[in-house]
This record gives sequence, structure tokens and C-alpha cells, in this order.
Amino acid sequence: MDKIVIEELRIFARHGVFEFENEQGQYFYVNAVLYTDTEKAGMLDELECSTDYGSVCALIEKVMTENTYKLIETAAQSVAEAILLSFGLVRKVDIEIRKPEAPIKQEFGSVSVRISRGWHDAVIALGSNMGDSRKYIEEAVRKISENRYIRDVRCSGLIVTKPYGYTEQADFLNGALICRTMYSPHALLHFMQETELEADRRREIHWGPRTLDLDLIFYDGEIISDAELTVPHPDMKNRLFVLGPIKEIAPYYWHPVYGRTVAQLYAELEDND
Ligand code: A4P
Ligand code: MG
Repeated sequence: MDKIVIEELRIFARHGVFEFENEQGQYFYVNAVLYTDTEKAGMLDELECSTDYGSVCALIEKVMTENTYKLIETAAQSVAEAILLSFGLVRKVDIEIRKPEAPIKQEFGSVSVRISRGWHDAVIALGSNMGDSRKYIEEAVRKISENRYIRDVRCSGLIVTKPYGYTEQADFLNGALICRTMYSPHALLHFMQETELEADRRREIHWGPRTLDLDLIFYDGEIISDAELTVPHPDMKNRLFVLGPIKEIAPYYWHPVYGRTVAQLYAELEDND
């Protein structure tokens, strides 16, 4: 992807864990790499088709000077978020904040924090079989859509499905949504779990009845497997109630483990059933 690069933007600000740093202030230096597509701007020679680096510098200065953070980690996070939220053409940013006057006793050149943040594709499966299922799911979609770290939400229709796994329970209402998110996979999972709890979700029987179930099915083409999170969701290929709604909104989403599209996985499962 193309890059717009800002180097050594010098900003006087007051970040630091010590009170004297907040009172006296010091110079910080910001490096930013904006990942974007400059082809159209390059062909038409029009600033509107690109991201104005002058405006980006002004925004970085605003974030750095209108806030006082203890950590340059937080300053970097805030700068990255502000750029991604304000400049729609920027897909990803690398931010480095250097603090050459940091209060360190030893001789040193500079200390800095470098982070990368960006917009990622995520697919979330929605399910409910307790209470007013439609209301719980619609409320969840609303919360997800209103979250500032999530954008471009597209939701499938909702379908009634027979319970899978533990079958002694009511029919489910299922759907799926695709979105772009600035959250990491784990942060997105935590937001999804918060949303489940706000829908009176109690974790009782595994695979049992629930007011709201949000499962992270895909996150870009990433493969994740740790104690908290498995992505792509390990049982999705056996679940028509997951594959069907995703097929409606993203039939060509590529499963990075099985090497097939959602539409192909759906067709295979339907044949086997
Ligand atoms: N976890 C790991 N990976 C993920 C992921 N990709 N997305 C962990 C979400 N969570 C993930 O989930 C248990 C733990 O899984 C979490 O702590 C998380 O860290 P949970 O939601 O607390 O428990 P659960 O929902 O009872 O278990 P599980 O395995 O998520 O159940 P499923 O797979 O969601 O199945 N039949 C129909 N027709 N429609 C349904 O929607 N749903 C289920 C529940 C059963 N039968 C169904 C349906
Ligand atoms: Mg679940």
C-alpha cells in the first residue's frame, strides 16, 4: 500500500509521570506513516482525493497539546485513533513518539514508543433463543454500530434455526454481521462479551439457552488460537446457522485454514446434511 510519511514533527507538550513534566513541559517528536491509496490523487493531481498531511500534522499537534498523559503509550494510541477516525482514506498508521528529554539519569539518545493501528475486517455471528430474541439481537447490532471503534456495519437477515448441540431448548434466531474495526481481536471479543452481559446473558449451560450470543468468526485472514480466543471460530464449518447468514453478506470471505470461501463451505455442508 502507498504511504504518506511525516517525520520528526516537533511538539511542545506536557506528558509524563512526574508532576514537574506536566508543569514545565518538553519537546516530543512524532513520526507518522499513513497507509493509504494515493493512485487517484496521483492521476488527477487533486488534494481532495488524498489525505492532507498538513491537516494530519495539525491534528497530531492538537491531540498532543490538548491532553496531558502520563504515558507516551497513551499519547501514541490517542494520536493513532484520532487519525484513523478523522481521515477516512487512511487504512493503517504507524506512530512513533520520541521523548529525547525524558527524565533518565543515564546518558541516552532518545526513548520512544512505536505502535501500529488500523481498520480490520471482522465477521460476528449473532444468536439468541431466550426472551425477545429479535430485540436482543437488534439492540446488539445497534450497540456495535454506535461504537466509535467500529464502522461500515452490514447485517444479514435473521433466520429461525433448530438448536444444534444441546437440542433440549427453544429454536434460535441467528444472523451475522460484517464490519471494520480498530479493535484488536481480543479487545473486540471483550467488547462483544460486555454487550452479551448487558443483554442479561448468564453463562450457565455450555451450548445452552442464551439471550445473546456473539461469536467472532473471522478477523481479517488471521488465525488465532490461545486460551481466550480461537479464530476462525473452530466449529463454524459444521453450522449452517453461521454459514448461511455470512454467505448472504460476504459469500467470498476466504477461510484461511480450510482454503475455501464461505459459499463453498456452505454448499459442502448442505450437501452432507
Ligand atoms: N472463545 C474462543 N473463541 C471464541 C470466538 N471466536 N468467539 C471463548 C467468541 N468466543 C470465543 O464462550 C465460551 C468461551 O469461548 C468464551 O469465554 C471465549 O473466551 P461462551 O459464549 O461463554 O459460551 P458458549 O456460548 O456456551 O460456548 P460456545 O462454544 O461459544 O457456544 P457456541 O459455539 O456459541 O454455541 N444452535 C443454533 N441453531 N443456533 C445457535 O446460535 N448456539 C449455540 C452456542 C449452540 N447451539 C446453537 C446456537
Ligand atoms: Mg459464544
